[in-house]
Amino acid sequence: MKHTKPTRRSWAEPFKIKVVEPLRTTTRQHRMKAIKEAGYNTFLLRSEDVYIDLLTDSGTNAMSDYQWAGMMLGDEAYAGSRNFYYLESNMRKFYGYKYLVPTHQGRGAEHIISQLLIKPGDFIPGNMYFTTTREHQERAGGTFVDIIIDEAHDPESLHPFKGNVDLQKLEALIKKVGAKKIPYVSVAATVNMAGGQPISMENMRAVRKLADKHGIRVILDATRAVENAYFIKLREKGYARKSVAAILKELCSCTDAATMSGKKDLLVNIGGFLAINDAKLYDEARNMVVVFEGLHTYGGLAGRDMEAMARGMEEMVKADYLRARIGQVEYLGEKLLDWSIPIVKPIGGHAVFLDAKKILEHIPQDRFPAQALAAEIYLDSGVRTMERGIVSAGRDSATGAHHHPSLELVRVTIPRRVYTQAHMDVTAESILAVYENRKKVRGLKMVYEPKYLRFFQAQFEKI
Ligand code: P61
Repeated sequence: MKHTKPTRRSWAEPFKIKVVEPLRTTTRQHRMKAIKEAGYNTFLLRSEDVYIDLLTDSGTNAMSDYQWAGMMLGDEAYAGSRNFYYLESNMRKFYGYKYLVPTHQGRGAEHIISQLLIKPGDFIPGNMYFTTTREHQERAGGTFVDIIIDEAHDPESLHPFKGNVDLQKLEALIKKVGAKKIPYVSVAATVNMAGGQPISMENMRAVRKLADKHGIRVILDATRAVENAYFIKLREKGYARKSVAAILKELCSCTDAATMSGKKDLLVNIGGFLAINDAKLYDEARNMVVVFEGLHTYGGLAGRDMEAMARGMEEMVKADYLRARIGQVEYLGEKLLDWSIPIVKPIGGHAVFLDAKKILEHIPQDRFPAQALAAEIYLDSGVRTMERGIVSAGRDSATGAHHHPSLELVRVTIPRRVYTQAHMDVTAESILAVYENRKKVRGLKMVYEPKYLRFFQAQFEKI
């Protein structure tokens, strides 16, 4: 092997490993049976049949010893748990909103805000759809309208802030339907379905200004806002010297409320919240949470879960953690780019997204190329990834026709603080092996389609 001198200094994980969970390897024959039984849907595999699990970064994080120690301090009172007040004060400190309503996870918060603010016939503009977010908006009678910049739909575009809102698209919608029919602008940071792409502070401020002009609220999906803040520090003029914590707070200050899945940035396995500035809206949310989640001081969570989230907030903004976190995703992405494997560029915050449309160009979108590619990677190595294309996009709620998203992707998602660089090497080599045999991969037909969020439970057969 030739050893070349490094061109830059490397990062290393800012932690050492104290507890390990053994991984299980399987034979190809075993995996063939498992994926067939799972209807070629990686969501339906048993975790014990998976080797390296890159399905999601949601709830799959490794907690620190500081967080585990906090779990022992869970105050499991039905009402007024000490851990709630600590979470509330850390939410105020790191996100800056006035009021906190805990929920069992992100979609619990999405449910409450959608039910409170959306009336049948309303329109909700957003920087690309997210599955659960749009589902709740539609259930409340609203119609989601995509107002992200065109570059976000192009895997090759190198725009540094592909999560940006296209202000002209937003203005055109306001003109067309009127501000009264737009309860809020739904802004995600970073944008999951676009490939983990950030929104810039400049764009966020401009959205705020335009929304203010028309008296429209701005609601943030803060699920991966810390990772967004890190990209702003790296890429946006004037932010290199600011701390990620300060950038995060500035980002949130441009919005009126936030929904949050704690299972990502907050380095925990379960939890979420709704954060609100408006006292009247908070009052309504606090009342509604008792119907669907639990009392307003636990929202479906144990006291210990709230403690772990509160402590996660203190760890998520640390510079060495974020450098290693984003650095690991970049490491995997760059390996694939070196081998000329088509991925979404620039490399995102939480995952590398394979361009299945390009990799399997012989399979038409109606034959589910990304679904087939994810199944093929599992078959090759036991690495589990996720479809993010036509299956995830679902059907138009009005016409019933498939949505045909321009992005047909496989998400190779990196849990936080869980896997090592060697796991990334093994993953990259498996993707390369599948890539080299891509011509042999066949498409799929859907044989079972659930009504809601079909990608979770749909089943397929090989054509
Ligand atoms: C994920 F395949 N994300 O990325 P909850 N907003 C955003 C999310 O990423 C998110 C939620 C709200 C998941 C889990 C998941 O189509 C899927 O805590 C930007 O999961 O309820 C969740 O937060 C919802 C996977 C969700 C999916 C929906 O893996």
